[in-house]
Amino acid sequence: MLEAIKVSRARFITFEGGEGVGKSTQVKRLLQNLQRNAIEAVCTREPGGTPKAEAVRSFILQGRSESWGAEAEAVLFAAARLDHVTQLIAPNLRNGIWVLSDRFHDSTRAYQGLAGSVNERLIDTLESLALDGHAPDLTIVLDMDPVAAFKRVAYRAIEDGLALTGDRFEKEELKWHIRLRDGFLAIARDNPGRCVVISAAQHEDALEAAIWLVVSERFPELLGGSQA
Ligand code: T5A
Repeated sequence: MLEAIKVSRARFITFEGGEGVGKSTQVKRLLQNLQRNAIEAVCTREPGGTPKAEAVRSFILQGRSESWGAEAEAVLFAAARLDHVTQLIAPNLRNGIWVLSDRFHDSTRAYQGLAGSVNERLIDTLESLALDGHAPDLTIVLDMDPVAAFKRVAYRAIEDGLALTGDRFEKEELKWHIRLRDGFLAIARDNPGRCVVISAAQHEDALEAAIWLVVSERFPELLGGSQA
């Protein structure tokens, strides 16, 4: 078996998109593909990834911050992100370890900004504060019809024997989720050098292969090519 190696410049890859499009599934599959190619990598998620950020995650997703208003929620997401960046993302990248994150800053822009009511100036300010210069090298935006994605979430709940109660954001109405999808597509259009949109309405294996193609073309050092 190949031993994990550290390439000189570790990459930061984020996965974005609406509810249930398959981000968590594909983050894990990309991790395995990187490890098969002897790349040392870690998976993380937002909100969360560190003990403090996970505490913020529980607080928000249980709906306890809803009455605080959209601006305060955006600040909470940014506070969690700052801890995540300084305690987990930056140290791993410095040590040559690739970082894959299930959601990152684009989720705040899409959920709280474009689908929500928080103005762009506050989103920009929070983003520059929380990122601390650590923008992703690549963002995979998984795109699909929100109704079809919700069927996946419902099916998962049935399989797990859970009631389909939904967290803080899953409870929003359909037109909000359509706005959210448009928001992610707008972010991708505005950041063509960083974002790649891939249809999530395909079998998990086909989606995994499509993502691997994008990642290996973007970072040829993975397959022994020269680094950008
Ligand atoms: N949020 C987050 C904000 O509002 N602002 C922010 O700044 C941030 C960071 C996080 C919530 O917080 C919000 C966004 C969210 O509402 P979460 O639980 O992490 O909450 O929510 P999601 O990220 O949406 O997680 P989900 O687990 O619901 O969706 P995933 O990760 O996209 O989907 P996944 O991989 O878990 O798959 C869902 C189901 O579909 C199946 C899986 O087996 C699973 O059962 N599946 C497929 N089925 C068919 N074909 C495929 N290709 C499939 N891929 C997966």
